[in-house]
Amino acid sequence: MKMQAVLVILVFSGLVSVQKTLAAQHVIGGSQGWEQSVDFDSWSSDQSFKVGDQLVFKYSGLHSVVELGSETAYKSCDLGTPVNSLSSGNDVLKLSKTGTRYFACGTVGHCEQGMKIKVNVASSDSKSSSSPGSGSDSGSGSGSGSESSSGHGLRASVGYIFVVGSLVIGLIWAY
Ligand SMILES: [Cu+2]
Repeated sequence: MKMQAVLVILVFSGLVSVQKTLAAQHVIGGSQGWEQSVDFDSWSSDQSFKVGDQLVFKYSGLHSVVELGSETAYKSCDLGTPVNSLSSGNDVLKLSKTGTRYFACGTVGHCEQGMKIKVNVASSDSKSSSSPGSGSDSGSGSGSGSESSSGHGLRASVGYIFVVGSLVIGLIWAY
């Protein structure tokens, strides 16, 4: 009976690991959030954004989030024709498709001071690392945004292998 319990736990942990590889939540600016003091270029260079992931903007009332429609508007901090505006202070955005998205703070002067971020959304097939907390993937050349090969299937199958492996280990233990 005890072995069966172990087996169940192993299988569930395997399933959880599969889920984790499929979507990630990116808190913009990490622990500091959406604030002027953060170097967003540097922060985002360590991130790998994929379709299905979420962006979370956390900030005080001094700031807001304006989504810009073009690289030109982003570069020149032209907030005149925003695609979207957010101001709740805890805004969650789902990345529903591939491409580049541009965000800036709507407060006068903040964008010019560097409070803006460009997010390159790769297909969820991308094999680069997805979560800010996964140090194990770093150093493998990920994050360039250029990978378009089919890694999603690979990631998922790694998870399934883990599940099957757990089962096998559980069975070995049981007998
Ligand atoms: Cu601001």
